[in-house]
Amino acid sequence: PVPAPAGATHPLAIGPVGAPEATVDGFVAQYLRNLNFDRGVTLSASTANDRFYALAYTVRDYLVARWLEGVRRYRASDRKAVCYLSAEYLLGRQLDNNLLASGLSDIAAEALAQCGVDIEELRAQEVEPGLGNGGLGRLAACFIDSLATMSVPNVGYGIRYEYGIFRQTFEDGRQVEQPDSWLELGSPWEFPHPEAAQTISFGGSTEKYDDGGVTRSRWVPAWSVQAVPYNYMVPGYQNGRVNTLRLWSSRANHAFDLSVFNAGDYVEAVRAQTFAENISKVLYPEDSTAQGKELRLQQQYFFVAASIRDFIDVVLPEDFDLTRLPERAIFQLNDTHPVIGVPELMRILVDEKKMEWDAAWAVTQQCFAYTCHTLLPEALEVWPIDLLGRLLPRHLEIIYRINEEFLLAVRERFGDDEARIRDMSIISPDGAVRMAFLATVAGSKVNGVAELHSQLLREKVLPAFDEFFPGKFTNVTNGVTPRRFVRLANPELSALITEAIGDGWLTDLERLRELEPFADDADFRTAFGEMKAANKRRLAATLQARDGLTIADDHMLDVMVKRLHEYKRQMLKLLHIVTAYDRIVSGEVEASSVPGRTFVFGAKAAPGYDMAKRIIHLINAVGSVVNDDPRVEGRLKVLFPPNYNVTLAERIIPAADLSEQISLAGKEASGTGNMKFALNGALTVGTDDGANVEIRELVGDDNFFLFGMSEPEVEALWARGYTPAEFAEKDAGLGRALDLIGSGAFSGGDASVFAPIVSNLMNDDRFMVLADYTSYIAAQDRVDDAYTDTAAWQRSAVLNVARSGFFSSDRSMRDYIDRIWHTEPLG
Ligand code: GPU
Repeated sequence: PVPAPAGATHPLAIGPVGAPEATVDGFVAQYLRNLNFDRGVTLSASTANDRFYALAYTVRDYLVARWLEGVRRYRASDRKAVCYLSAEYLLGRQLDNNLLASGLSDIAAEALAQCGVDIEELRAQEVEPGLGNGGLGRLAACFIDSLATMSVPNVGYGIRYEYGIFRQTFEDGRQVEQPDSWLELGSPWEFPHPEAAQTISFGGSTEKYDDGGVTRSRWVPAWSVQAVPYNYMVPGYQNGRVNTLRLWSSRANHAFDLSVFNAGDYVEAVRAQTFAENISKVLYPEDSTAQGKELRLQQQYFFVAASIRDFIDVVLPEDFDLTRLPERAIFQLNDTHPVIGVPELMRILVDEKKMEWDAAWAVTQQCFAYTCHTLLPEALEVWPIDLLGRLLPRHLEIIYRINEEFLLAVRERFGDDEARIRDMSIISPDGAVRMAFLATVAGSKVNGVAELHSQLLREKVLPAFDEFFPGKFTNVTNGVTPRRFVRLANPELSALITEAIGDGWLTDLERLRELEPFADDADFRTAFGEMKAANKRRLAATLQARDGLTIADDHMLDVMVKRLHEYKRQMLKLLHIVTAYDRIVSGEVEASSVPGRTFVFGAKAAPGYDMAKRIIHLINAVGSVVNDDPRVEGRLKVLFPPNYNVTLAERIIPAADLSEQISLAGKEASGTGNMKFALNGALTVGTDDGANVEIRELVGDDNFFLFGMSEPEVEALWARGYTPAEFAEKDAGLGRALDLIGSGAFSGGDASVFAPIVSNLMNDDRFMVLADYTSYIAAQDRVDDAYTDTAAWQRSAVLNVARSGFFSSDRSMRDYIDRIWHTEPLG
């Protein structure tokens, strides 16, 4: 037990007071208490928001005691913690996740029923925190779920954006962005701690000073803001463990305010406050492209500096010997966004703690590890030295010194090979800091996110570093949490699995293998088919209520949901749809000879990405024409519900028959949607890219529709010289599809609207859409054939589930632990 404060005599004052009783009566009592005492309303006078809040608070109440106890036990131990540094966490709704984790789902349902409260209505009240763009942010959310479930000490550190990823609407088929004010009604899951705010400084200059005969450098910053921590509970799955997600919110520095107030300039003081609060105001909506804006660098430094200081000053014991920091912390860099933490830790150790440079560097190198999530050159962050030097002058000096010593070591190994030096310098020839290089030099390990990606990272992006640092590069293939993406999203499938093999799969997903024999069991397959049909009806109801869309329940559901990006090739999907449409209306194909298909898209485009927005417009335009044409009625349908997010993903993925993973080989680092679909029994049509490679190897060629060039074939075609127009000439179907789009068939005869898309494909086509078209259409023809044999399709679908257990984020976490972190669970 923790020591009681001096003077405490009451037994309850000694530790956490403990959770309410886990019974229906206990739940009801706590629920009504929360409604009355926290919301200040009676049940009969409550709003849906009050009732949702009281429910969330009640679930929270059960988790808090375990959380506090876990924090206490961790601090009493000397365990190493994983400090996951991520600019994004795409959490999704929390209510059902926390009910499931705490084992309270049934009790809560019964308790609310006894209160006459509709739990479905309350679920719908929750606004998901969209604090991420896509895969990278969702991956972070899966990882912290797995770490809690595996009892591994972890703090997730990030930014509490006031506005998350924008809310997407369509006007005349064009994307319009609305602010996502997810905090409008408050969030019941957060614990703000304004009293624990940290001061984070910026700007100014550096100076040398005499420290008892030693010349030292220090930073004299010009301005600062406050970083206020907001804690969120991250409960493990029914294991009594609750980890912490700590997100920082910026606030004006009072000292700063006050001086201006005293000068009598009230308006200026308030402006300063706005300026400070800007830092955590909004998530940058760019995905897989670097932004290069000063505010973005402010955000990065803001959260990383607050997080490192938090761990050292608050989490570790006072007077901890920082030469031993690597025994207690590993800072995992989720892509390059937190890499400014490297010079920040060096600054703390050298300038503040007065450690020798070499000793500090040794500590720093052991404390960081770096995950790279891309191969696209435009996604690799660089910061111009003038910008970085203006905002963080001392950090720039430190980066220069790191680079100097690193390049000296390179010279020692390879001689004065100036070309090599230029290629490996952390400072690029045009005067920018290459953050991926800094992360690679500083990190104890560098990992890619799927086998192919890690291989290409080593061989093509950072080969000189691989040569210089043998053993530094490794792979950890991504994973997804089976709790959210199978158990919660697909309760019907979960029940089927548990009935067949027991419930051990939820924390040991490889056990899905035990389902393999059921692929040949006709009754199981029938039940599986009923599960898919039920999920389609559930999706239909959601889309009807949400967007007024209708789906035919006898259709194959063919789904492409992911950020809109040219490399992901939504255009290739569109060319297939236009071809399928054209084949029927031209009479080439009898409508009744192919299975009915509903194509579902979900995709947000970065607001400044013109081509992506034009493609969104085209998807909607093709959808209008196809959906209104009586010649394909009942055969083809295109649905594009706006504002794809985690909540919608949880409805769409379990209903899908076909998963579209069609990026140009060598461009998608991993993909994680691909894993979610396979685990929910969709078959994949995909290229040999990212984790598709591993999915195909595991589920088997017979249960996967492979098409397109392999990465070496892509390289070879570039080397030969790629002329996209030649492909349009060779394939008549492709020529016709492009003509239809380019001639205004989907834009009321106005050819100019989509001509830029067609001309880009014909003349440039960076992502080789035209080169893969013929192979893609052939694969889709195979899909049509396969779908007509229901038993065989369902067999493949069951095998996809049974063989995808590898893609649990629990396994990813085990790999990080074994290969990178070397941490242990807190028993
Ligand atoms: N990814 Br870089 C993002 O979602 N955002 C980014 O800024 C960068 C990468 C994705 C990759 O595109 C995807 O292939 C991968 O599965 C995911 O990160 C998680 O690793």
